[in-house]
Amino acid sequence: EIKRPWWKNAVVYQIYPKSFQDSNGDGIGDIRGIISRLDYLEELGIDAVWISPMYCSPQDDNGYDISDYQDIDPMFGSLDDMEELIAKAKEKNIRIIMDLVLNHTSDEHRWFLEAKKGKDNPYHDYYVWKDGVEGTYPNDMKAAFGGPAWEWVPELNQYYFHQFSVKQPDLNWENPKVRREIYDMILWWMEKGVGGFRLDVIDQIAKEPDNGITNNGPRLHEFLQEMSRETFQKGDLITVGEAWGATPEIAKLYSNPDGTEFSMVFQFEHMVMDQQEGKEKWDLAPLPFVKLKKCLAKWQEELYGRGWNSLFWDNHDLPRIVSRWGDDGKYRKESAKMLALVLHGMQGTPYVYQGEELGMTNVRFPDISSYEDIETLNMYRERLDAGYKEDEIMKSIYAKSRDNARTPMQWSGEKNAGFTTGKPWIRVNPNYTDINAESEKKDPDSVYHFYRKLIRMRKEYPVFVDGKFELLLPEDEQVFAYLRTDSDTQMLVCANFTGEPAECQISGEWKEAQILLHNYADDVPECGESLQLKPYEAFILLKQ
Ligand code: TEU
Ligand code: CA
Repeated sequence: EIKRPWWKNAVVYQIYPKSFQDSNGDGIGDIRGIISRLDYLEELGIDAVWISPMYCSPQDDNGYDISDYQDIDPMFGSLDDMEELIAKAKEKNIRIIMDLVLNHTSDEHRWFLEAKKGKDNPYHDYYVWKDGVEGTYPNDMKAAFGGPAWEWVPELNQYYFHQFSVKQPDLNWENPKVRREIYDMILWWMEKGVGGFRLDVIDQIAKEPDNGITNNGPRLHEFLQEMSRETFQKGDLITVGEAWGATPEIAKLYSNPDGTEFSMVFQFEHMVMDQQEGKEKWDLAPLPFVKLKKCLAKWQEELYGRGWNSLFWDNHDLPRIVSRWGDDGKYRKESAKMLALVLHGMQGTPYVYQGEELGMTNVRFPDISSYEDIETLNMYRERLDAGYKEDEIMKSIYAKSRDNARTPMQWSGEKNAGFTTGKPWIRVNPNYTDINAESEKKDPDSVYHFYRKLIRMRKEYPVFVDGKFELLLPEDEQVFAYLRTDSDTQMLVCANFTGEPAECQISGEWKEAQILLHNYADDVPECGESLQLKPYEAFILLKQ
């Protein structure tokens, strides 16, 4: 028996708390709402829940701007609620993963309020400052949510550095006092019994604005190893580092099997392909399917035995996968299942983003006034000023806005999808009457039950966790097929990624294999001759 860390065959569920379940009718999801849905999560079969930030926050970026790391925002509940959630989840063997935002705080954090008081204030060096002349930025670095990365503070005659919004000043990791404060805060949460941490934009903490460096700064892995030694290694945690700038080489450091940094990396190389080369995500381009397969295969091969990856199509920053690369109309169910099957068949720890297991789709609000996301709103204004046409901008928003993932969880066909009895903070996707948890649970053939099966299988067949990956038919423009092989089992995953019938060649050796999972009700086509796949048809075969 191979001894492996528990998180290697775990499945993680991500909750965006503002949109998951409201318990008190104020239109905002909260901790008591999550507690009330623990049975649902248990039935789905997941092992851990990553919850986006619920700390005190002015909510400029929905909680990714933290003003107190050691308290819960009243909007979400209290510390007592949080402790109850941790305890009740534990009874169901579900671990709670907190979202740590360590690159920046809110400008309303006590440290920043002090830091602004004077250059000799003990907290001044907690942030990144640069002397300057108003209007003449220290350099031309830009913030992720638009505008310059520098903000002028007249009282100090200085700029502070912010990689995200003006209300998210960057912390200065060069300062050992900052690092110590952070480690103590992490240890405090560990004592409360949290099961792990997701580390927001962790590749950006070791920035060097003087040298134009944002991610992968020279001291990054030194800081991470120190943090891991001082905190994570003192517990049995799952830790996952969000790293947009990771290559497989860098990912091997983050997820080094020696455990000196994190359990795994959460990287996006496969999620940024449907945009124009060298431009922004808003500049839409069709998905280069062959390139996608090769990218996923590269990560599978390079990390095999040397690191550990997260498997995901969705999160709170990404559009809904069934709308993005599947078909959210005629083949919604088939394509949602196909995408799940392709993803969960690979090596790594799968993440299911709330509503993905229902096949929830993107949303199209009539105009910009219904959108809430700071990134979307800033882009809209910038592009209007730059002369883009309104309908062109809305087209990008419909395809890529983060609000696609942030509409309320669709629990039932009742008013507001059963999310709240009040007025939801963001509009509900009108398709909740068709797509909701209640009806999905009743239908044995639903997307929801397909996810349940996939999650169960990972626990039953070790080949999902340990098997070596081999991409088949790499140049095929429609079919995604691969093998997973360990000492006594072989698994074949085969999927038509398109809405057209597809033909492919799979060897006759698979004729007698067991069908583990199939997204159409009828038999799997015969292997050994040329195989005819229906639109979005996908299956897993097993030989033992
Ligand atoms: O996201 C990091 C990040 O780089 C995103 O801002 C990304 O550029 C954008 O979402 C693409 O559309 C993390 C969090 O996941 C995100 O929600 C936060 O807004 C961001 O960090 C700042 O904390
Ligand atoms: Ca509430």
